[in-house]
Amino acid sequence: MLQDGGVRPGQHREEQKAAAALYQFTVLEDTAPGSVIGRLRAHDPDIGENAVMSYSILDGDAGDTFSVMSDPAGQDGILRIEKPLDFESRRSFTFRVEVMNTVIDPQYIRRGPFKDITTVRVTVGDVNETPLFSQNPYTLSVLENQPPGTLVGVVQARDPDLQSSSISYAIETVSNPEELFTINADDGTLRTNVVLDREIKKEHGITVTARETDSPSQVSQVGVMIQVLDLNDNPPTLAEIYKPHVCDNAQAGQSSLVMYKEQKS
Ligand SMILES: [Ca+2]
Ligand SMILES: [Ca+2]
Ligand SMILES: [Ca+2]
Ligand SMILES: [Ca+2]
Repeated sequence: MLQDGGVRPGQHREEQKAAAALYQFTVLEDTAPGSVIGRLRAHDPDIGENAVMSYSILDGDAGDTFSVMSDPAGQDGILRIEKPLDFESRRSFTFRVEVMNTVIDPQYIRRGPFKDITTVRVTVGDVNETPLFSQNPYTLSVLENQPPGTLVGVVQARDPDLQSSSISYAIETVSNPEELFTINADDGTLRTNVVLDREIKKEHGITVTARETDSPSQVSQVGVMIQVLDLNDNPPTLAEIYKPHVCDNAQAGQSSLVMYKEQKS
């Protein structure tokens, strides 16, 4: 049966169950999936396969978010997070966990049920999270040959916390050394700062930061790829056909171009 660590052997079954009626854990919302958040202590006085336990979460929605596996080194159930948590969308989970013996001897079936159920409550703790961009990365485009100040696009980030801070945007200077682009710090609007020529460079990668104005240490970055779209601004020219000037006295293995230059000098 499930019991907590403080229950002494020999205590009455009902007391043991009551002692284990509720397990409570608190875990921060940014805890990585796969992390162990606690243990459920089961006790079975039998040994070997007669004491082997299997745990299952009985409530489906929590069953997606958490898992309980029996500890191969003992009888405990190890409670893990399986999916990211989010304090802003759900602050606690309450679910039932069933533990049962995997091997049941039909001779003793009337002593059962060979299982027990406890309730687990997981409280999700808040973390101050960095801004979240609406896309990551962004791909934007702008026509070549447009005057400085032409709109390229808008990036947007929000503080996912309840006490949501406003955001200030900037372009990382190292990613924009020639200051080809500007950003509006308040609304994330990107504009050109020069006339772009697709035939010189057809793609520009810059890094934009979003900073919480209430707590400036909360910063996120995003990559923005800006494609320069083509205009037909170059007339066609036929490739010139190269006619080698061959000298009468050219020797085998000598370049005719070299010979031509030598004759001119
Ligand atoms: Ca969150
Ligand atoms: Ca938060
Ligand atoms: Ca925040
Ligand atoms: Ca062009």
